[in-house]
Amino acid sequence: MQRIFSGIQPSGIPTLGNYLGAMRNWAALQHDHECIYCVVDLHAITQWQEPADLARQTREMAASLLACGIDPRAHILFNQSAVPAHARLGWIFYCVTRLGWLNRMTQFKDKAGKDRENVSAGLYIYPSLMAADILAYHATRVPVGEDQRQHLELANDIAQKFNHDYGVEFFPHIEPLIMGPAARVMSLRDGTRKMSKSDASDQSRINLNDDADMIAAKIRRAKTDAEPLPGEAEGLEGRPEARNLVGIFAALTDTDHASVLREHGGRGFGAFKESLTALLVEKLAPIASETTRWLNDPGAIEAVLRDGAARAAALCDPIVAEAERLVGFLSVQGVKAGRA
Ligand code: AQP
Repeated sequence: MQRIFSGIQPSGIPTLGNYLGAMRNWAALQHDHECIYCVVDLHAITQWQEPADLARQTREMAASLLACGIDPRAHILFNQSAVPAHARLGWIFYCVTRLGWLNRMTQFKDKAGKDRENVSAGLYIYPSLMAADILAYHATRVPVGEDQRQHLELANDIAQKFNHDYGVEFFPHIEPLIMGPAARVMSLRDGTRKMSKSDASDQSRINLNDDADMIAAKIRRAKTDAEPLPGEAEGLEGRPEARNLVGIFAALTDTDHASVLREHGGRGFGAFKESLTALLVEKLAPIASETTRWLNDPGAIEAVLRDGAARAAALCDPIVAEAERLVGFLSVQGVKAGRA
């Protein structure tokens, strides 16, 4: 069975983008893969997180994942900071990664914007930690949204350079799993920008805990153009907002752009948006209520994460210890805090 690893930042309420690009696929892949899913709190602090909020957001993200169908008994769900091997391998990978590679990362350019000198070093280097997250488990399949493709190419460059520099075939090749017609869900306010949980405008996204009225209002206000929907997928060319809404509809009905347009082509956006709202409410309401059920029992969420972290550490500790041995670190057994 192929081993899967993927992570999500507890940097806010997950969006429809996170759900269609990642979370939903994570749940589906559990049937025929060994899955390790991680709430990546180390990544979250690459951008400012209120300390008073981060622990709660971590619990909330875990609750959302459980509500989306992640099975923590058959698979593993944990938070990244609970397994120190990620940071240990991360450091080795920071030293393998070349600055030129990081300079090409488009997500850094998008997130840093014009304020490049003022963002954290963590934001710049985080793709190397992401490589460590995956390769610490020798995972070979990584289900992500389209925005992460470049980071996975970088992870393969890092693995290859490590293997080359140390003369080994230790880290495997990683395959991205980028699935479905909504692998890149765009902002509801601007069809050229990714929908993001940390976007300043709440109107730009559907949050997984939005109620029916909020979903209806956001979809009603979603930016569109003046033309009716085309009859064929080619007609979406140059119409990013229309493409986005059709892609969301297709993903939620497990179809594709062409079949949505066969049914809805020629309609105006008013009618289409009403159908889309009904579909979103039908699909998201059960997730919101299941999330609330988990959040009413924070102890149960923490028990899941504790158990997941212990099982994750059992898998990755020997792999990371071997990487450290290959690098040449002296391993002094049996160290305890305090004077020996
Ligand atoms: N708009 C999106 N469409 C499809 N997939 C998406 N993902 C994120 N946004 C979209 C996928 O969700 C997974 C978890 O992402 P993340 O939270 O770790 O980081 P991110 O990609 O930076 O997501 P956000 O929502 O934009 O977070 P913030 O605002 O905190 O930076 C990944 O698989 C990602 O591809």
